[in-house]
Amino acid sequence: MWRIMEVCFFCFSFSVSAMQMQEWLRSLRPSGDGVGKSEVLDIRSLLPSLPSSFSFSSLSLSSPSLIGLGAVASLTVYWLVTRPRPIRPPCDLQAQSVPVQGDSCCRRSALLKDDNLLDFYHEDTKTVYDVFQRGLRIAGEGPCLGFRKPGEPYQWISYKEVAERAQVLGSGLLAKRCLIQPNSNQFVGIFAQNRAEWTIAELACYTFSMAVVPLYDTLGLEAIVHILKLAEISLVICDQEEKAACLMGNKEKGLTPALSCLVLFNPVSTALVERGKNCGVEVLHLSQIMDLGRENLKAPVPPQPQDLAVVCFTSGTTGKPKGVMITHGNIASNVSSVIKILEGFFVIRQEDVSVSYLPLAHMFERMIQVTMFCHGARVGFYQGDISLLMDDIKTLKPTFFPVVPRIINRIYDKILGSVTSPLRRAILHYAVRRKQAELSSGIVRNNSVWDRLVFNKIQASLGGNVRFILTASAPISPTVLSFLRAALGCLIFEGYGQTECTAGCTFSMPGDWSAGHVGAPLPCARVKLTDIPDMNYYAKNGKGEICVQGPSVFQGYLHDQERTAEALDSEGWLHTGDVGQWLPNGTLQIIDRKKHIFKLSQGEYIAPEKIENVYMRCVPVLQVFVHGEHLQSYLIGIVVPDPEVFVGWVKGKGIVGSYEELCQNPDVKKAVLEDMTAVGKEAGLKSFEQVKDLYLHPEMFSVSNGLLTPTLKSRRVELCKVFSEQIQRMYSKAD
Ligand SMILES: *[C@@H]1O[C@H](CO)[C@@H](O)[C@H](O)[C@H]1NC(C)=O
Ligand SMILES: *[C@@H]1O[C@H](CO)[C@@H](O)[C@H](O)[C@H]1NC(C)=O
Ligand SMILES: CC(=O)N[C@H]1CO[C@H](CO)[C@@H](O)[C@@H]1O
Repeated sequence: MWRIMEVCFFCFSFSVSAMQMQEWLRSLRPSGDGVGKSEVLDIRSLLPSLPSSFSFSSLSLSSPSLIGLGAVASLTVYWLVTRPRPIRPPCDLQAQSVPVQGDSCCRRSALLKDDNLLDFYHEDTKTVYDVFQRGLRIAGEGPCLGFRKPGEPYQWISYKEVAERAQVLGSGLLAKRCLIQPNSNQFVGIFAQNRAEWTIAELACYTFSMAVVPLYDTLGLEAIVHILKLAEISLVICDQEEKAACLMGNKEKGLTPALSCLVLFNPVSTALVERGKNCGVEVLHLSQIMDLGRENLKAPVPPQPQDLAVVCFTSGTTGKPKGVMITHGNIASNVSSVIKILEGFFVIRQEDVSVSYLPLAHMFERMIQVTMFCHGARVGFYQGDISLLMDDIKTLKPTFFPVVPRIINRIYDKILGSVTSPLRRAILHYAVRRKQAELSSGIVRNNSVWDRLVFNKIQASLGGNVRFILTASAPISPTVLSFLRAALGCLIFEGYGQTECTAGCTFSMPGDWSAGHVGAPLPCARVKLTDIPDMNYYAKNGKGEICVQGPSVFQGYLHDQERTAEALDSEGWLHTGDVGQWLPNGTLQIIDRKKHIFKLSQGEYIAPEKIENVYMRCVPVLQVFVHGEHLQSYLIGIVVPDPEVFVGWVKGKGIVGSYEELCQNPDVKKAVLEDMTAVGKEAGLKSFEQVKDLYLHPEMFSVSNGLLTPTLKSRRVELCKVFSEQIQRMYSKAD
């Protein structure tokens, strides 16, 4: 059936125009151009099934053989002239990393000349302040930060103006009496959503060597109090009055004695100002502090590479948040590595635009912005409402699109969900496979016939200008990644890392568009694997805990020697807790997580997160928590069905009902369990790794109900507690 449809479509496209003809010829061409070992085209298997009358009859030629030959010849010439060139990879894709000093467990980027790691790319960009100055030299009066009001076009603030405002704001902060000093022991809190003022405030701090401590809602009140106390923060810059009021509440309770000044981007009510007077907190509007800055303008006091730039608080799955200390040098080395990898094949230009919607409180988004500034490019902020993001994107037309797998999975689901008829679905899949064939010979483009016929709407929904997508922060499914590489026709890179190594430690190599690994070490990092005997991973077999060393590795956790010692060993290796494997071509694959491992009663080790990642691929599953106990012989699961597709999916099985009703229905549970087991089996889960019973829960695990960490990882201990009753019931039933 499939083959027939494929052939039909093939004939159809063949008869349409010379454009398609060109496409067809390309698919016959021996692939490669010296890149990789490609050869993926399934055309040979297709040919025998073509009808013999196929040859050009649809072009209705009078003397078929002769003119047909002429047509082929001229089309071949046309194709030879216009065919796309594959990207020349910067190194041999079969050897993307090389051993350091002959130790094959410890590897570094193949892009480096020797074992010395990359600290910076441009001699004049060793700090974030320098990076912005470089952008300023390139762009000057050119646009830097963009924002928009609902339904309006973007407005832009120029580089020059951003730099001026940052200097004025910084001078204003220094004019306050609340102990603000121009050095990197001085922490300034920023508690706001992404917006232009956020970036200006950050730059204001860097202009005077002060360090930034981002705060964000999902940390929770208790954690925010802990952070303000630990970092002895006296001044916090907020966006809304609510946030300021919440901080003031803590001060009134005597929880954060050092807090003495709040600066707001939004208008300030006199009530709040009065309330502040009673508890010793001065409340100011941004314009007031800017006025103060203009009256007391100071010359910049630029930071040094070894100075702290930001203390990024991350909350683990347990315990108080940890303040990751990141220097200007850490950031510069990360950005430089990206530039180094892309050099000679992808140049960021002044016209490039990135869309800022991932929280600036995390390093990922911050690194993207710094990379843009380094080239005098632009950053446009979303309106602050994720439901308007697509509209913002259509207006902004970004060329850079940073994503996390959550977002990219949504895009993937939307595309598949919008194609309902079997024929259109067949065409889509056929087109994807044709594009994937091109990809594996190194060609990335958005102007093939498939793009015109099939993918143009999808590309237009992202503004139509996207050149570069970077996904990071969580593992992405290889299926989704290679589908979108084909459908979006732009470069999609995957980065792996964590806040502790300034967000990055490995990165896809340009030209390697295969999925299922996280690329090779960045030029700023050495990566080695170390034994985990408990889990039967040994470095000599190319598997083990991923450890990172180099200029992007953080300086430790703020005022927390104990946990610093757990993460950073005496030689400066960061122990990530992730388990990796070296692939033969020098790329790294993440295979497991060191923590969260338990034994079932029959002695098998279980790594629940790995299993959850597999089950996440099931259509009806939005979230899943896999649980097991050492006294029990099998696993069970708590599943939150995906509200957007669940009802429809169940209807396909002949059962109807509301979302809540369906969650209660034992037949539905059985169907979901069967689906999960099938997906698990396909992904190679062993029988004891499959859940044997389920509970369908109609409410999402979220940060606000305490079941997820702010980085959206499951809080396993909490989940056990909340679902203890269901868990017990599932275990008692089977006995
Ligand atoms: C195709 O890619 C080019 C550059 O790579 C970009 O300028 C253009 O806007 C893209 N078109 C679409 C439809 O994405
Ligand atoms: C690198 O190796 C992995 C696993 O063997 C494979 O999937 C991938 O295609 C390889 N990359 C290239 C460019 O050959
Ligand atoms: C070169 C480098 O370090 N790149 C990393 C910088 O940070 C981004 C986002 O945090 C990572 O995804 C990159 O891998």
